[in-house]
Formats: sequence, structure tokens, C-alpha cells
Amino acid sequence: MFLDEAEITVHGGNGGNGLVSWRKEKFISRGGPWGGDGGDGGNVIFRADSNTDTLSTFAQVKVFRAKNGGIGGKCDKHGKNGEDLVLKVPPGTVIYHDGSAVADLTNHGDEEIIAKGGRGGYGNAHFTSSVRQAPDFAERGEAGEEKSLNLELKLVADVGIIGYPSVGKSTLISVISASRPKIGDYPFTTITPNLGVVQVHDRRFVACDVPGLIDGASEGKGLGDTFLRHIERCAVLVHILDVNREDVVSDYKAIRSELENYSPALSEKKEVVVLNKVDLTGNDIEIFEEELKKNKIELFASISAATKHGIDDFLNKLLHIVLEERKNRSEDITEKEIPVLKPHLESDRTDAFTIDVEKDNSFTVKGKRIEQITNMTDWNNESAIHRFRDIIKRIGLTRSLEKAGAGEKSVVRIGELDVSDHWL
Ligand SMILES: Nc1nc2c(ncn2[C@@H]2O[C@H](COP(=O)(O)OP(=O)(O)OP(=O)(O)O)[C@@H](O)[C@H]2O)c(=O)[nH]1
Ligand SMILES: [Mg+2]
Repeated sequence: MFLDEAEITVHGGNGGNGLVSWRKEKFISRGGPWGGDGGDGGNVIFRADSNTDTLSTFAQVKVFRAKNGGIGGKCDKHGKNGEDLVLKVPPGTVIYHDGSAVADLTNHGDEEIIAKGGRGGYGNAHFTSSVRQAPDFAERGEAGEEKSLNLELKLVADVGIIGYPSVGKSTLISVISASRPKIGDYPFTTITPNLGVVQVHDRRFVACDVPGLIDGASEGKGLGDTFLRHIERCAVLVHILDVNREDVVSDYKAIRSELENYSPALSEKKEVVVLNKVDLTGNDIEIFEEELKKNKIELFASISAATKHGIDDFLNKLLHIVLEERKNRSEDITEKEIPVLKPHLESDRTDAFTIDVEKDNSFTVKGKRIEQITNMTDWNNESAIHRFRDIIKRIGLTRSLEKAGAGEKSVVRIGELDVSDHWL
């Protein structure tokens, strides 16, 4: 398993401010209120997209913002809503915030709102009622959510490179990726699998070079069967044959029978056969090709990992197959050790609040909706403060605070905001 990670910050767009404005009509000095509501801020949404392979887009840019909402307009015109920001991640990405997983985007198309845009503030037209015909205040737009996130993607190798010891598996992964495994002209140079990210045009896939297999590997001979387990999860096997060995056909058959002995599922995997070290054959390459053909072994590519001959063609063809096979890869590769997450269901009701009496005898009120209203109140405007007081009275917060022991001189906070001077 190979881990791709990124650390970023996302901001939902701020809500636009509501507008205070009055209708202007001939002969009427001050018409009715007609200031519109601010637009909502855009959300930051993460979407799993199978055209994305790694988290490398998040390597340079670290801060992502959705668009802010526009301010309310005259004629009770609603401000423009801020556009959502959609960030594409590869399927399999898990998003963490404050150490816990907040989204697990497994399949293409899965999406989740991670940072919400702020609500647009109400314009003064909103506050007109039978008892309040000339509201001269508006709400401020709510700030968008800000979250720092850790993204994690567990990469499952798409391609497993298999073959006898010393056929050039590690050499191949070293020329197609940034992986730099040990290469040696003795068997079992590789003792633990090497993973590398292979880039072809704008796509990437993960290849895994496993230790050489030999006759009896499925019974634990050589480095044993631990590595067969690694390739069980690959979508495609690249089976390397070495022209330098005595008999490529019997090599091929021996490895195939090891795969079959180990697991039928493994032997049914898509496999492509690649002839390596063709730089050593001179003009004799045709002899090998005919030999394979005679034995009904379809040759996918002839390459020299050492001189890079044929590598580009090989990768282009391989990418095609990788993308095809990814589609076929079933659900079972999705590790379910991460709990399935449900969105947090907080009550949106204004009268859902709690009061904490702190050690210093101050009071902290919490509640999603009441905090939102508090944050959006324009404290420089007496009428807005009146409205705030109306609301907290109506929902019983004023009484509850008094019951809890709060008085004129107490420090009272709603969410983060100190409202000591305003709540009574
Ligand atoms: N001439 C030639 N030599 C190659 C080529 N590819 C690999 N070799 C050599 O073959 C030897 C084995 O290469 P490795 O890449 O270590 O082989 P491996 O399959 O990873 O071997 P194990 O890890 O031991 O199973 C090294 O000496 C390489 O330099 C090639 O295309 N041409
Ligand atoms: Mg090796």
C-alpha cells in the first residue's frame, strides 16, 4: 500500500450583506423598505473523479476558496449567490478534519460539502411586519466555514511486475517511475516490493515491482508467497520474460503454474507478456517472437529496460489497459476499515441551544442557528440589536440565562461573541 497525502485549507464563501434601502416614490419622502438579501456564499465541495489519479494537484496550492455572495440590491433584489468550488480528488480519498474522517469518497461521482458557504444577510425588506413597518437595519452576511484538512489516498497498485529473478523487473520500474530500487545481477536482489507512480501524458498509475518468483513460490519457496499476496490486488500483471535465459516459454509456463497454484483469481487477472533485454538479441528477436507465437503466448511488447528501447510504446499501450481494468476492478478493493460517515445532524432550530456556566462564572451559549443569528447581527445598528433581543426573548434564551444566574454584570457569550452588553 502506498499513501498519497496533502494538507490544505478550504474556505466557504462569505454570505453577502443584506441591504438597507428605501423605496423612492414621487411625493413620498421615504417609501417602504426594499433592501434585498445578500447572496449565499459558495460551498467547497469535494468530488471523487476517476479521471484524477493522485493528490498532486494539492501539492503546490494550499488554500482554496469558494466565491463570496453578493450584497443585497435595491428593489428587494437578492444578491448573487457565490459559486461553489468543486475540488476533484481520486476515488478512494479520505478527508480528515481535526483528526477524524469527515468524508470517504470511494466511488466516481461521490461528493460531499466540506466547507459551507455563509448565509447571505437579510435586507431590511425582510424585516417588515405589521408591527415594524420601517426596519432600518439589515443583517451582515455570515462568514463561510474555514477548515484545515488532511487528504489521504491509499493507492492500490494498478500494475504488478512479475517474472523470474533477474529478468529486469526492478530495472523496468526504475525507468518508468521515480522509484529507485536496488538492481543487481544476482537473483532476489529485491526482497520487498517497490512501488512507483508512472506518469503517461496526463495520467498516472501505480506499478509494483515484486521479488522474483520461482518454481514452488506458491508453496513458500524462494521469497515465498508473501509477494503473491501483493499482486493479488493489482488490476494488471506485466509478466517479464528475459531473452537472456535459456527457455522463455518454459519460464512463462512455470510462473503461470505458480500463479494458478496460488490462487485461481490471480491466474485470471489480465496479464500482458513483455520480452526484456532485447538489446542483447541483435537481430534474433524474431526467433523469440516466433517461439512465443508457436506456444500461443501473445507478446504485448519487446523492450530493453536498460536502453529504454520500446518503453514509450509499451507505456502508451499499458495505460490503455490500466484504465480499462480499473473500471472492472470491483468494490472489494475498497477497504472498509474506515467507518461510513453520516453528515453531522445538528438541530437547525433557533431554540435548540445549551448554556454552559464557566468556572469564572461567565456564560456560554451554544446552538447552531442562534450563533449564526448572533454573528450576522450588525451591532452598530440599534434596530438590529432590538431584533436580536426580540429573538432571544422569544426563544426563551433570556429567561434561561437569568435562571442560570446571569445578570446585568455577567459576561455572556453566544458562540465566540461577547454579547454581555446586548442581551438584556
Ligand atoms: N542488457 C540488459 N540488462 C538488463 C536489462 N534490464 C535489466 N538488466 C540487468 O539485469 C540484471 C537484473 O536486473 P534487476 O532489475 O535487478 O532484475 P529483477 O527482475 O528486479 O531481479 P530480482 O529483484 O532479483 O528478482 C541487472 O544486472 C540489470 O542491469 C536490459 O534491458 N538489458
Ligand atoms: Mg528486483
